[in-house]
Amino acid sequence: MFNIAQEILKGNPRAIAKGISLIENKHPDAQKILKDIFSHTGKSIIIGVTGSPGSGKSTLVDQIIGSFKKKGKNIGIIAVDPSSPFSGGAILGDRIRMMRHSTDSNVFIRSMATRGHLGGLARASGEAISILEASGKDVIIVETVGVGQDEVEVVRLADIVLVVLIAGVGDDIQAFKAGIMEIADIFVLNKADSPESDRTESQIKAMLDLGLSKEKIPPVVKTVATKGEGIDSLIEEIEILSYTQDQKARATRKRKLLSWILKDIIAEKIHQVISEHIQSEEFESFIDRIYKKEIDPYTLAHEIVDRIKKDSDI
Ligand SMILES: Nc1nc2c(ncn2[C@@H]2O[C@H](COP(=O)(O)OP(=O)(O)O)[C@@H](O)[C@H]2O)c(=O)[nH]1
Ligand SMILES: [Mg+2]
Repeated sequence: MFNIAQEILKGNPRAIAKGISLIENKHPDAQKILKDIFSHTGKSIIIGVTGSPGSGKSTLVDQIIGSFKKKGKNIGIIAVDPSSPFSGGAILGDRIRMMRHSTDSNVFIRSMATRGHLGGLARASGEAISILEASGKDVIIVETVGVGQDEVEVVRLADIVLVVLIAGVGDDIQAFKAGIMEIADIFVLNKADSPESDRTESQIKAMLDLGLSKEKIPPVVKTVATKGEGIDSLIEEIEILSYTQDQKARATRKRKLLSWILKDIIAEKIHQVISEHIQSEEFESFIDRIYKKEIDPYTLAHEIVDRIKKDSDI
């Protein structure tokens, strides 16, 4: 039989795709696969690329793929898109833009959509990253729109975060608000073919000097993604960072995320236990009792938890 975990470890793209689908669908098999591959994770460089829609992230990612490919690297890409009714086109656009690489066996590209509760996307993306790591990708790029909290969390999964801005910072106030600026390791000022880009560059640098960011002021790299200009400098900055990055800071970032993923898994398990113990009919009878004011929800919740604890040895 086709063993998905084993095939993922061999780098089989079909198995990688299958594994990520199981994660997206919260299929019970996903957990077993993740368990089996866990010891093979943690070796790749993860690059997060975020910024407003239309800032050129996908075009840039396409260029970054090209550069790493030339260096003989194996690459995985996850394009995370909020599942707004408008984003269907965006996902398709990303796929088309990066399509020239997608037939390449060293490049795996996958889109993932937002779903569920806050944090759900970060966990699903984190698990998808684990699969790509286990499959032997040297570099994993996660492209995400930097709009909501969920997307910010996703980008925290990365070792190196690129924040893509474009000339006319005004448009990017959103990014400031979402706290994206604080997590940038490198600022990419894309669309540098715009006459406004020099002014924007000075504005960004002035703002960074004002101490909006951490001790080490992140570099600002100007690019014209459509023409591949500035990509070499960008790759250079990425490589410098990946060698010199403060391992402690990196570990802190990862640990925070792991604790959060673990809590999410525990909460899910507890939910599972609860729904195994309380059928929906009984649940409705609880609601009846509260509705009739026979009992308050706090006392009842306490009683339910006590009963589940007794029944299930937890
Ligand atoms: N003039 C110019 N256009 C660009 C540049 N980079 C990307 N674009 C264009 O901007 C549009 C949005 O790019 P896309 O990569 O889809 O942005 P994303 O939404 O951030 O992924 C596309 O039409 C690109 O061709 C650039 O450096 N200069
Ligand atoms: Mg895009």
